[in-house]
Amino acid sequence: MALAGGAYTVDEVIKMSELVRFGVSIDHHLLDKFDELIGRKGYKNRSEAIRDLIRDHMVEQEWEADAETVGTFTMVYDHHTRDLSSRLTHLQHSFTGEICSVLHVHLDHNNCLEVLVLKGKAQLLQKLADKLVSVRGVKHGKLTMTTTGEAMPAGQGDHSHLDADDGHHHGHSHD
Ligand code: NI
Repeated sequence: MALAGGAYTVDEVIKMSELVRFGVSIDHHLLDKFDELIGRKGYKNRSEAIRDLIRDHMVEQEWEADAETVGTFTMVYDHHTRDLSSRLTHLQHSFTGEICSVLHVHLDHNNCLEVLVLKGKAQLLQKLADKLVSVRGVKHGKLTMTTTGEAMPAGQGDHSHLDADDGHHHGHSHD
C-alpha cells in the first residue's frame, strides 16, 4: 500500500501510528503455500492472518503455563449406555467450580450432544476433558482451548482501525 500524501485524515494517521510494520524474510514456496491457505480461509490480507496466528500461539502458551483460562468441551454419547448418564453427572458434580454452563441436545433416539463451558486452571480443565472423553460410551469428545481474553492485547489493526495492508475499513468497532 502506497502512502499517498494527503490521502488519509489526521484521525486515520493517528490510528495507523498504533501499528508497527515489520518485514519478514521467508522462502517464496512457503509464502505461496501460506497465501493459498489463508485465501481458502477467507483472509483478505497476510497481516490479519499473522495476527491471528500470534494470538493462537499466545492462547497455547496460556494453556501450557496452566493459567486461568476458558474452554469448551463438546461430546457425543449414547445415553442408552449403562450407567453413562449418571457417571457423567457424577463427574461434572466434581468440577462445579470449573463448569460455567452445560448445553444438552438430544440429537436423535440414541445420541446426545453436550457442550460444557469451562473456566479455570488450564490443567484442571484438561483433566476434566480427559476424564469425560474416557468414560465408556462417550463416542467423541473434544476440548477447545481459548482464553479469558484478559492477557490478550486488543486487536490493534483489526476492527475500526485502518489496515496497513490494503487500507480498507472493517465493519465493526468496539471500545
Ligand atoms: Ni439427550
